[in-house]
Amino acid sequence: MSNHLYDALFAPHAGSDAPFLYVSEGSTISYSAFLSMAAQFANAFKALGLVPGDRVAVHINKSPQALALYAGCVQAGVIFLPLNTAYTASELDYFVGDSGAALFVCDPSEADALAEIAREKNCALLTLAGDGTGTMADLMSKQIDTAETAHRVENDIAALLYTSGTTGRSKGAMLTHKNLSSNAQALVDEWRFTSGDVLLHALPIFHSHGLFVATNVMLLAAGSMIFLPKFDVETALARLPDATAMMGVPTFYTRLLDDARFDKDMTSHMRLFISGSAPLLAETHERFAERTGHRILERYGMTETSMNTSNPYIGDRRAGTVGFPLADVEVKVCDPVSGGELDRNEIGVLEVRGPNVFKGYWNMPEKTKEELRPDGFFITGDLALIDMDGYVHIVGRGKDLIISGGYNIYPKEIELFLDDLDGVLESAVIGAPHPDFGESVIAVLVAEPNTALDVKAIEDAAKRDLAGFKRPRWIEVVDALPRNTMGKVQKKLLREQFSSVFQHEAG
Ligand code: MCA
Ligand code: AMP
Repeated sequence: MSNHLYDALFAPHAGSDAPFLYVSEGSTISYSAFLSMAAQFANAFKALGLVPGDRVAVHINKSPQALALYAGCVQAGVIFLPLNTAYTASELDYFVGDSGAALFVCDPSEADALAEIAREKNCALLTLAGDGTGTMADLMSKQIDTAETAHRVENDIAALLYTSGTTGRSKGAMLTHKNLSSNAQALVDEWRFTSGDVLLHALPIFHSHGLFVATNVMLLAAGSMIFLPKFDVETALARLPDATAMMGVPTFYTRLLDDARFDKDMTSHMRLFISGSAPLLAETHERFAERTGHRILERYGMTETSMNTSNPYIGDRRAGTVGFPLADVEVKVCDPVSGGELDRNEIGVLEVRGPNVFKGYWNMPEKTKEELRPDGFFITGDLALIDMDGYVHIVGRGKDLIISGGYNIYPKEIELFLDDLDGVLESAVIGAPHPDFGESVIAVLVAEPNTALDVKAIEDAAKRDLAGFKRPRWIEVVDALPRNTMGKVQKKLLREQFSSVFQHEAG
């Protein structure tokens, strides 16, 4: 039976003993061993009664098994829904409920805490630990290692990735088989990945960057990956000699540059360094080039679209730009009010169209209509210009968004949370430059009349309910928020006022 994504990424490796994953303990997982694990997971889903189109939510640590679970989902035709490992129980409650997941796979350490959510949502709960053990592992180990591949066509949904929104409610982006296969193909072609490549993979696999950009590209190219549980400088430096390419968020590169051992000698064998998910400062790009002789290749994408543009592999990689549209992707800069296309060098909202653009938001037809035009152009919310040479520059954000270490944080979500706390009259959440994370979160609070705010209690509540990367790293209590004549909070003024609070913080 044909299965668009499985046939493109996984089926070609059947019977291949070529290495796919080099894991930290020095062991190697071949393509055929990986495919066997995937098939066992696919059979396990069937044994649980799952059918194509069902959602499988996962909140598990990065491991080869976790990646094989993704492959098993594609093979079984069920929809993979990865969730940031930093999410707390109250955040997970929403995703499991909204997606109507039939199965929730979590780390064994949190099974008790999540049992109630699973029960309420009528969803099976199984576990998978980073070391490959757990009830899901037990079930899959009882399955045979070949599986029937579910029939799936281009327009079927392969994955549901939640992205936060300006309203504070996360939206599930429906990514189809074709979205993912076409983007992987465009990137393999653009970045010249081959079976000789070894990618240093230190990104999380619950987001588009580590899962689709990195993994799907390597699968399609038949390359291999040094598969690290997370990014840390020491391990990255130790494993770099065996790699040919690396992908990362800007924080990876600034942390490497902060280590004097990271130099020309250490990187001379490397073919390519790629950056994305957040703006790479031109200064970082130049510092990297001076130190190593490599020009980092910066690209630009979104959860809803996977990758849209990339600096050229051959040619001028320009600092502070995100390059040209990928093959089959159209981009235009539009007037935010009229929607009319603007001329070169004019700043407006970037819109993109192509086989990479998602199908819409899960169960949110109105939201989908607001952001996806009838002619197929997706309104990114990023402010951009296209220069006379055709390079796209992301110059700002039309949406109120903070990007910290490559993770997106929508201030509205944090404000809704803070406003609900005892003693808080209102709040404004802003981002300020941070030397390690690029940006970090500040909460400006106003207390209810005659109330003294207990900042420690606020920090504790944030610790309990918000993922760590979303927690305000600076809390300021003020008498009133600055407002314009229309009553709108002037975040620009707050950003100016608090612009240097993190300047002495390090990674
Ligand atoms: C961890 N912490 C953070 C972040 N990560 N705080 C702010 N921003 C972050 N990004 C906090 C934790 O809550 C904890 O706080 C403390 O830092 C230490 O946690 P740890 O996990 O040890 O941190 P780390 O290992 O230093 O992680 C930093 C990191 C990581 C390596 C930059 O965040 C990372 O791997 N980021 C990659 C994100 C990514 O893949 N984004 C792609 C999105 P406490 O001590 O208070 O508990 S996809 C996307 O954007 C699109 C599609 C695209 O274009 O790619
Ligand atoms: P996400 O919601 O995680 O998909 O994040 C997508 C957002 O990250 C985009 O809309 C941009 O604002 C930002 N982004 C991704 N790559 C880049 C880049 N190279 N430069 C600037 N912003 C980027």
